[in-house]
Amino acid sequence: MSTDLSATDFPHRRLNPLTGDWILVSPHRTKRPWLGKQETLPHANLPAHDPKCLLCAGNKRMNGELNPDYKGTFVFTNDFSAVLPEAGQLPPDASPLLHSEPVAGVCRVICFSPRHDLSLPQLPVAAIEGVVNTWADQITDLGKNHKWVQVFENKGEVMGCSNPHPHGQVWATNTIPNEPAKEDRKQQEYFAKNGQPLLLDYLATETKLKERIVVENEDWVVLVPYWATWPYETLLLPRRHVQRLPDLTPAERHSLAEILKRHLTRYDNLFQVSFPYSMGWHGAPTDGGNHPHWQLHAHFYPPLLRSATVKKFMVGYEMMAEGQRDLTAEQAADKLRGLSEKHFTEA
Ligand code: H2U
Ligand code: ZN
Repeated sequence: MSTDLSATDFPHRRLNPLTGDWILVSPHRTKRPWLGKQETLPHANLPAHDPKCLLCAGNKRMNGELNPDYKGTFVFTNDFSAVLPEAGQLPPDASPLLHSEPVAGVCRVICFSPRHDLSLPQLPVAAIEGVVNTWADQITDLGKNHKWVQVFENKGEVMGCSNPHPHGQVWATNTIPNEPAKEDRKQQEYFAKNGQPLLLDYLATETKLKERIVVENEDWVVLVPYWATWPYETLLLPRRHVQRLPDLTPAERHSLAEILKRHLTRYDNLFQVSFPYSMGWHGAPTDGGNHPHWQLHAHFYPPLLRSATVKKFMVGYEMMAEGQRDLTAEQAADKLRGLSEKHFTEA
């Protein structure tokens, strides 16, 4: 069964089964002129090592500590952690409408490589595999005494990233945050009803239709989800039922590094710019429970819409009503699929 092509011509809403949210799709609007804000381009020609960078090897961080002369990945406790290992004592709620709860946790920064100038897709596959192993090790380590370990990367100034040195973060908490809590509920509901993980059924549908797949290999698939909200949003997921990143075999970690390189190279090639995004991993909570309804996946939320300098703003209707997009998920997937896997800086 193929999607009704006329759906790309008129406004409609699509349901995100992972969160229960709807997204308004307005494909007839893509031709509207743009007189709004233009973003500045990220700096090209960065040095391999920047003596002023807080994350480069051998340099001093803001808290006065010296970074070691690291060769692969380097993980340190965030000097400005959003959560702290000891939960404070809160006063009792003054009213049921003024409710709070304590939160304890750990925030760490992960430098992907000593190279200040190379983002993930520009690193060799072996170095990306080192990043994958670091992500998995962090989840194993922090998952021992935290319910949720959020691995993420904020890339690019437009996403509020403070430093061009390629890095990600990990925040672990003794609470399950909003987004994974929604996904947990929806996957659980689906599993109870259908006896199958939601995302595995979804993947089977997408691999049959082939309308939204961007890139795939023996273990992994990258697609633009049917319910994508950000213009070039993608979902990366393993073909096999995997609950958490540390459960991946060495071969799956290697093929993950390979698909990340291919996928992120396409992203950079789209507008010939180091492509900004927020990405993050979602897997089963590390609360000691068995969660057969969970399927590991990564979300990529890039803000760019029509060029390296025109960003999609999630404001107005999106803030007050629901997410909205002009370009359809199928158009975005077509565009990404057609791009070269040779990085534009090497061309
Ligand atoms: P971004 O990925 O949002 O740019 O964040 C980088 C993190 O690095 C940020 O959370 C931390 C900041 O607190 N950091 C340090 O811990 N020490 C430093 O010396 C620089 C930045
Ligand atoms: Zn640096």
